Amino acid sequence: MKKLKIGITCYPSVGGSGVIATELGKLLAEKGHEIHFITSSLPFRLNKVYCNITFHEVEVNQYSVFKYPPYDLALASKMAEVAKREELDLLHVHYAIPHAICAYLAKQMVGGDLKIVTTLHGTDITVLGYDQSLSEMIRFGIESSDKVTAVSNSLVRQTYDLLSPNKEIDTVYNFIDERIYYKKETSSLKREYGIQEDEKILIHVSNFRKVKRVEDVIYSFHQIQKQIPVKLLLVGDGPEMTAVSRLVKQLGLNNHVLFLGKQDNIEELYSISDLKLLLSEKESFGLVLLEAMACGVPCIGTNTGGIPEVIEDGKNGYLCEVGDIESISAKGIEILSNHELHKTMSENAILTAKQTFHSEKIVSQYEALYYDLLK
Ligand code: GMT
Repeated sequence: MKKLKIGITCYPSVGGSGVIATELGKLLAEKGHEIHFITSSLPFRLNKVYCNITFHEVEVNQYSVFKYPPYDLALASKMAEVAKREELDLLHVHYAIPHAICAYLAKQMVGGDLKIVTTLHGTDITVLGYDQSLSEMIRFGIESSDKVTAVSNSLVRQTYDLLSPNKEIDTVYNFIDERIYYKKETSSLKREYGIQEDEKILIHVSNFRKVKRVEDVIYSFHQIQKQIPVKLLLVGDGPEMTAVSRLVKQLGLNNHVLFLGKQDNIEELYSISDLKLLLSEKESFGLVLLEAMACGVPCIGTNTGGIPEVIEDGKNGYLCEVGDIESISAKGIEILSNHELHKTMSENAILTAKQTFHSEKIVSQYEALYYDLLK
């Protein structure tokens, strides 16, 4: 098969869609494809040199006439420039707004056969899709793409329900790099954090936005720690952090909750964790669930969006209704107090990551879709 020249655009800072886009680029490069990242800064996961990956920085003109610097136009123009010069076969853009629209503009500028693949990641539909000033634009971006994917069946359904685009949308799930996410020997880390050997560890990782309902994590933890010796690791940062730390104080949990901020090598933290909580109101997939499962951590998640496509209730964790603190804490206590159940769920979690969401399988799906488009 001919190796492809692929332009990838994403939000390069921390966030699931940027992680998936960057990891996809890296794995495609390892398979011999030529990858061109066209982004506002170097994607944060692009942490070493790859001979067939090039980064093209989008620079925005700060001319004083502009009240708002025209990033979207600068991106479209950079996409067109790179596509022409490097003779790209396709642009794969992650997150509909503004990337799908910029890719459409670039395609018009380049002419010829440049193809556009758009991957919908979640809030580009489930939040922005409700914004009257953007919804028609998102639909246009989807319909103007040559191929559209979404990260779960739930997100496909929500996109049709909300925007009714006249376009087929394929599900291509999230994946992780199995060479990074596996259970590591990091028992000294537990000691370094001052956590006793017999204490269990609960973990929550997110961007601390309202949609993640981190306060529900704290309320559930409050109930669980009444029954079981346990510590909570909070990883990440975001707008809800002040409210969350206030609640922790108010419930007298200061000595039980560790605020770790943003962390790079999260697999080490998963490797000392016993249970993960993701209690979001909306979640198109929940990449952090997959990362945890690959490290053998059973998960409790809310029965919403794409989470039920990742957590198999009673197998690799439990599903609970959004905001149902009583049930979440009861399930948490059950998993943490029953060694056999925990062991089985942990093994099943690893299998889920390896079998259903293996990177080789998912990256091959993207590759097949590219070849199909270009044939
Ligand atoms: O909310 C986040 O965690 C960030 C967000 C993003 O746009 O980067 O993540 C979205 O994309 C991830 C990768 O496809 C999904 O795993 C997350 O579930 C999704 N977030 C939401 O739907 C809220």
